[in-house]
Amino acid sequence: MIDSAPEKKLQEFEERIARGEKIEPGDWMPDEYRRQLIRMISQHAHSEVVGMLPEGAWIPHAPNLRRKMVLMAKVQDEAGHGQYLYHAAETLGISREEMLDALLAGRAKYSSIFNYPTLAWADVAWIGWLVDGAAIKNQTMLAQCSYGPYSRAMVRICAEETFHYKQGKEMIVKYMTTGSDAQKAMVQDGLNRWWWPMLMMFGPHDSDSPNSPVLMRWGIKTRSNDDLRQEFINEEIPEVLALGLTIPDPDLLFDETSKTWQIGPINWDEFWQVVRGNGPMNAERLAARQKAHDDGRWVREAVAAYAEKVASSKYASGK
Ligand code: FAQ
Repeated sequence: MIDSAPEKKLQEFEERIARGEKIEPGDWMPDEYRRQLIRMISQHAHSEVVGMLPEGAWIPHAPNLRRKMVLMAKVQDEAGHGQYLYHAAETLGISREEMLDALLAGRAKYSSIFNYPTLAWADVAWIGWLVDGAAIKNQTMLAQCSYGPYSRAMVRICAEETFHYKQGKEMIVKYMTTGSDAQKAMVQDGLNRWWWPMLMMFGPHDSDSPNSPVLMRWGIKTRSNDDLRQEFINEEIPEVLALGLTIPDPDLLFDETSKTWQIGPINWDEFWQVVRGNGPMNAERLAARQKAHDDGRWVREAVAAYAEKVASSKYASGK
């Protein structure tokens, strides 16, 4: 629903977007533009932070020192992405506390993909290749979005995600070209479990995506969920098949006329179950975030007390 902003301001706002100008925090914007951005950026920030958990669980079990260092760097990057994104959302007038309260109370969403378990080491590699790959596809679009702070955060995040994608793909290629039969089987098993949830990351079909029309009208999204999913499928399927892997989709076919890969139906019942909090790992993920929040309380209190002390001593000395 578009708010009742004065027509002239709305017209100027839309003209700025049409000219490709960025909207900045102090600028006039419709309430609905602000609300949509807070919704999307905060969900995105939560996804980065919750997204540390599935891979973070494997840091103590990495097969060698190099893999451990790479994985630690990747997981730390995701924490950094969460920081950029929480900051970007704060420029719209919501506080970090409000966003975290919404996450911990189960009111805020985060990406469905992080509610699936990482059962084997190869899952870490698939997250790098396919999950980061899907995230990059979506975020490259968001780097063009009309809101300046979000768009700029995306530029930096995409550069880091590209490294994540490459390290995941490098692992899969290595296991499939020089690995043992057991390693190849581990990789195929991971693909079987991550393929469909990864395709769900792009969101519901365009016909079932209530937010898309207004997001596209105001240049927050510039491409649709299905459009991005299809481009991703077309790019990645040949690479996966070239390694001798099987995509777990009996209906998969290459359409010679459109030169695109056609997939079978996505299980949207499963998607909505996960989004509503009933996925395999939803409860565990939120419990882990709650514990981290509780364990970090003393740090937040210490920082607040120090800031107060500095402010009062400046006041006392008249500086
Ligand atoms: N999971 O109307 P639409 C990453 C919800 S970052 C959960 O189509 P929209 C990095 C949606 O919120 C991954 N919920 O929604 C990493 C809406 O509900 P609401 C996260 C979903 O916003 C890698 C309802 O369904 N990326 O992976 C999902 O137009 C590795 C209707 O849907 C972002 O957040 C879903 N998959 O399009 C980290 C990017 N899909 O809010 C660690 C920014 C939809 O009205 C390791 N977000 N829903 O109650 C976006 O681009 C969009 O929000 C979409 C959804 C494309 C996700």
